[in-house]
Amino acid sequence: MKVCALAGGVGGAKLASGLQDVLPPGDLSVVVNTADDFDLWGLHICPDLDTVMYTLAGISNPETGWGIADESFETLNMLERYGENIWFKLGDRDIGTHVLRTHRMISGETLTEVTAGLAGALGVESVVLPMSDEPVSTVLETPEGRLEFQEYFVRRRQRDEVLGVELRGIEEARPAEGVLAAISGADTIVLCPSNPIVSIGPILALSGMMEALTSSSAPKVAVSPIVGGRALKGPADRMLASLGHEVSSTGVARIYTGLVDGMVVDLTDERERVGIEAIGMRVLATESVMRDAEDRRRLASETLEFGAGMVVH
Ligand code: FO1
Repeated sequence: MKVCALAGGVGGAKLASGLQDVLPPGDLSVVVNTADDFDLWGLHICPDLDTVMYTLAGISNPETGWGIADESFETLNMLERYGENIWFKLGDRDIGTHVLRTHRMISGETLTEVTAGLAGALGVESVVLPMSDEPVSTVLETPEGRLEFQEYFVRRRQRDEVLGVELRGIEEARPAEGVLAAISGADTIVLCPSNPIVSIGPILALSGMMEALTSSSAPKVAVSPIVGGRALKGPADRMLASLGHEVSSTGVARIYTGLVDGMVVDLTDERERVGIEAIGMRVLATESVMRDAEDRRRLASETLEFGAGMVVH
């Protein structure tokens, strides 16, 4: 059964690894947000892509969810000795990924080709796809002015109120070739529990993406990243609020109106069922917090069963 998952960083990567575990090898494609990519010291860094790739390879850092397990930071320490500000924690092994990615892209490979090469070398059995081969960058409007995404997220630790989101380059960017094929060939499409505005939002905003998704007859299921009115990780809750959305699974469902057939919400939010059904979506309420690999597999199986049991009109 072919499954196409749309994902951002840590939450998306966790569900993707559950999906990979319960599906036959090769049946999962993950389309990953690249609008938080940026360049640092001449290296091209793709945080969400790497988070998904490392998680699917089983080498991600279990404490942070991003980066590689058992990392060392000698390169970063050396950069600090030279007087550089080391606000973005690049580990020594992780830097190997960025060096090779940058080199291969300068040599003419697309991001899609580079990612396939890296993921393959790490033994990842799923297809990991950047949403686009063209650059898109998220710029946030805040009371302090416009901030690049990683400036907001890592350097300033998400302390600024987000008043607007600009996706620079989105009009010119097209979905990468493999992305549209993964969507049209999927039996089920899963929107992972990632930030609906800055992780899933950029993927959906690519030209032709909504058409590709809505013209697929596969059931489309979204797993809510909001549990009990709070984001499990990251600033999604505050961002939803400051941008005028309800901070709940219902609020997320409203953003996905006309696209998604079913929402998976946490048992805590069972009472939101009626409101979400009124939007025209089916609801599965289950334990949605993924604490370990077993949780990821169970949520993945339940999400796929939920999709399979859905009648798409
Ligand atoms: N997130 C942090 O909060 N602090 C970091 O220093 C940091 C470094 C980092 C290095 C490589 C990588 O692939 C991801 C990294 N992240 C870090 C995570 C990342 O910036 C965010 O989780 C995403 O951009 C949001 O999805």
